[in-house]
Amino acid sequence: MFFNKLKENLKKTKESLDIKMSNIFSNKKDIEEVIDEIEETLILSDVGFETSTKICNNLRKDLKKQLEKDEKAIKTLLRKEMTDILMAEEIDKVDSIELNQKQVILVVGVNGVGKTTSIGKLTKLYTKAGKKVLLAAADTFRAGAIEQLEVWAQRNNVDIVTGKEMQDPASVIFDATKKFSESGTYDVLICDTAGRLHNKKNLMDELEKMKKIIDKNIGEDIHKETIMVLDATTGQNGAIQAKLFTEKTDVSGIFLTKLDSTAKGGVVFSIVDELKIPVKYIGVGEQIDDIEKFDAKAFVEAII
Ligand SMILES: Nc1nc2c(ncn2[C@@H]2O[C@H](COP(=O)(O)OP(=O)(O)O)[C@@H](O)[C@H]2O)c(=O)[nH]1
Ligand SMILES: [Mg+2]
Repeated sequence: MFFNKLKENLKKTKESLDIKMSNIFSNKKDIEEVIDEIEETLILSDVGFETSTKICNNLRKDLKKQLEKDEKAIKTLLRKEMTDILMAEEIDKVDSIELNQKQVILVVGVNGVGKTTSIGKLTKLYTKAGKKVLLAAADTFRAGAIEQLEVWAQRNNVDIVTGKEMQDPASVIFDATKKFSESGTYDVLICDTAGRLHNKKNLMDELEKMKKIIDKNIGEDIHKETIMVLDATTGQNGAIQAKLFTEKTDVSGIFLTKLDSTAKGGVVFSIVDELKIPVKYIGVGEQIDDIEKFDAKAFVEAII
């Protein structure tokens, strides 16, 4: 059931990858040629050059040790190598949502990637797990951004700290962290942020300031995370954008959005392989329940 839903959501990526793969196998060629074509297919499906090469080099090694070299055997090994890439960056042993500890989550990423929507979805997951969530609307730069988060707060029936439009976003984080620690009744604080990319330096400085305030106002006993939201439809460009954030901020996990509307889902592999950050969640639609905890094995099996 869950698995079929994931397959359906990743249909575009599956079509792009799986059909091309089937074509490779349908024209009988020698094994080297097959692997070369697999490599090419992976690159064309946004897996990225380096990561595709790595997967195929490993595949060659695997095949040397193995007698059967038919389509089924090759595909099984390919799936294993692709899963290994995704599992190389281990997600915390205990899922954040199940974590029996208070936590503060800073959500970062450029404009339009889906930060606010993803916060709405995460709030539902945490609420469903019995946690009391507080939201902070620290994207004060974009008209309507505060109201947008307010709508998600209402949908989830949770409290929210807001400021005025154009107010210093760090002051919203200040108020929210104060409320979180003074009230003592909240389990999770999720902070929305602005993502203006036309001014990289300012954006990074702002994020740094927010992190400092969180560290100052929130005790060490509280679990802290920075989730970077990336838009899968931007493929390799998004992966490059992401580097910018990881250079300056300590990103603990990735929320990859819009996998329902792209054939570029292959980008997951290069993101994990090159950024060395685990993907924690994926977004598969615009609605509140269109979220999945990332499962490397299920993901690979849904696309190939
Ligand atoms: N198809 C699809 N659309 C999404 C997903 N996540 C967000 N969106 C849409 O992307 C657009 C930008 O989202 P928003 O949350 O405002 O992005 P933000 O600027 O980063 O806060 C909105 O139209 C969302 O509905 C997703 O997983 N799938
Ligand atoms: Mg937003």
